[in-house]
Amino acid sequence: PALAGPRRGALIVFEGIDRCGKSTQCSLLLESLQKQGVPAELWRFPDRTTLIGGLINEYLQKKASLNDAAVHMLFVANRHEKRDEMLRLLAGGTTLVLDRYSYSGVAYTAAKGVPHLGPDFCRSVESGLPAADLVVYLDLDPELSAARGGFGGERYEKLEFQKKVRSQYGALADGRWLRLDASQPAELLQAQVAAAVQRVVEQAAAGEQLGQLWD
Ligand code: FDM
Ligand code: MG
Repeated sequence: PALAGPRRGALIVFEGIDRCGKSTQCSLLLESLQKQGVPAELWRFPDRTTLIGGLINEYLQKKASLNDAAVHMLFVANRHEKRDEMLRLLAGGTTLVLDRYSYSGVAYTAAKGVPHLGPDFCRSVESGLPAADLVVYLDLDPELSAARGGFGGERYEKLEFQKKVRSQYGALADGRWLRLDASQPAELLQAQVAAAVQRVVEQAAAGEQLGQLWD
């Protein structure tokens, strides 16, 4: 048990294919944490506001082309550049809600099927980053997500690719992930998320150590 210092915050990560409802659930969760007086911030990855994030944004909007390894490293660097701030906030008692994180890094790149960019390689370059206390995986059939107002024009927003991403998430998920059927109404999902989050916020505050990727 920690002897001194503030109770640490929890690291909560939302994952899933495009248009599965992550952003909605992230905002609902943030609002409910803040209502309960839990210090919390909502971040998203990629963080498109940094220099590296700007390059990623150009790539995603198809204004720039980069090879698969190069853009993968940019996504990874975009997390590493935020590492110290994440650790500082968590140690100071702020709970962080992340809309995508390293798990997206592995699932999306591995879905490309490039032999030297497989899941093991992808995991290896995440090391040193904090592991999520809870991964909320919003699982949705890509046929349904595509029907939700359609995809935007960003790279990766293609039905066939989304199917591959979903299967990579399936391989990555372990028993600790909270896998939710994302075809449910938002309010039902929200209640299930809130219950799981409350537990991990309490555990973190009680001194449970922050894990490290990849473990
Ligand atoms: N994405 C996101 C990746 O390919 N690798 C990563 O490491 C991360 C964090 O970027 F298609 C992909 C997933 C998605 C795109 O994400 C932008 P948003 O959440 O749709 O903005
Ligand atoms: Mg998107």
